[in-house]
Amino acid sequence: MTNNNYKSGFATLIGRPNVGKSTLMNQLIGQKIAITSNKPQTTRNRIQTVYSCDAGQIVFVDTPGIHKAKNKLGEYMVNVAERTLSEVDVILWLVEPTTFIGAGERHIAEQLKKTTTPVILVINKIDTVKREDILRFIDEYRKIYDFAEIIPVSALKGMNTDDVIDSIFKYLPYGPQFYDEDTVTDQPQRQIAAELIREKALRCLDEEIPHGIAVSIEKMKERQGGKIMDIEATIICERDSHKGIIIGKGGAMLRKIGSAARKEIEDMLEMKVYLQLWVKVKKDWRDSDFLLKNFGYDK
Ligand code: GDP
Ligand code: K
Ligand code: MG
Repeated sequence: MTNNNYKSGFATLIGRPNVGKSTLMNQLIGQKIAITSNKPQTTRNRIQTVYSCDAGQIVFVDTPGIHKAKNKLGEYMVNVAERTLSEVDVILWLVEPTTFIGAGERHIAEQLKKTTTPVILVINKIDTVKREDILRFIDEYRKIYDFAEIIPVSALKGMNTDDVIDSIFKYLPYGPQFYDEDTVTDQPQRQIAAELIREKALRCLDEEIPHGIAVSIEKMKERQGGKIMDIEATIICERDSHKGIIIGKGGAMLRKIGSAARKEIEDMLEMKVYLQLWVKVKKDWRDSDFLLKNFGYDK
């Protein structure tokens, strides 16, 4: 049901890697859609999620971080992020709770000056700082940009996150309902499953490998009338030495990744999951247009 005051529009989350964009989105939506980890560049695609309430509907677009590109995958991620800024109704810029504003933040502020889209500054992770310091962070950030709003939150603990929703609505136009109320994401289950496997691999593996991995789902099929899901997936890496590490001693690492991923996919699908994982080497996939397309990183 919509009313005359119903608002709808698009919001995007930007900010440096690891600042908590995916955590905030999951918190706002109340469901795990975007994967999170303590490694940068965890998020590669635009992930659309939908927040619905009586007041209206917010469609969130989760962007990869804005940073300098090092290869074709990097270029793709920067393009997606920058194009999004002018297309949305509101920009949420997440930052760390600090008075130190680095080159990365200044770069983002410069990018934002090219658009007229209102920007809400979200100072995240306030659970990690002293309350009385927060005003100082606000003052520092005010110096680099003319923000529409500034909201301190903890995405992880869900502190002040309702204020984020209220503030977004202020800047949305009156409009129609885009999706039905039950929709939380336009991501196919297959893709979320692949992302969950990639998340577990990122969390289990050491520094160098993660940027060079992708996950492809070869098979995802229900049986016994939707009681069981059989999934076959491949972790693609760039080097033979990486393959060895991902598999681990006697297959231990791969089993660890698989069992962690299986549990979360079971939560998502609400059914039993049999997950078979393989590891394959595809050299330089991040620099190949063909392989990028193949993994769904489409321009
Ligand atoms: P993204 O790269 O910006 O999407 O960041 P993620 O959402 O993946 O989060 C990066 C890391 O920061 C994860 O380990 C999160 O658990 C952590 N994190 C996110 N939000 C908060 C917060 O409000 N407080 C604390 N203490 N940690 C957070
Ligand atoms: K991250
Ligand atoms: Mg993310």
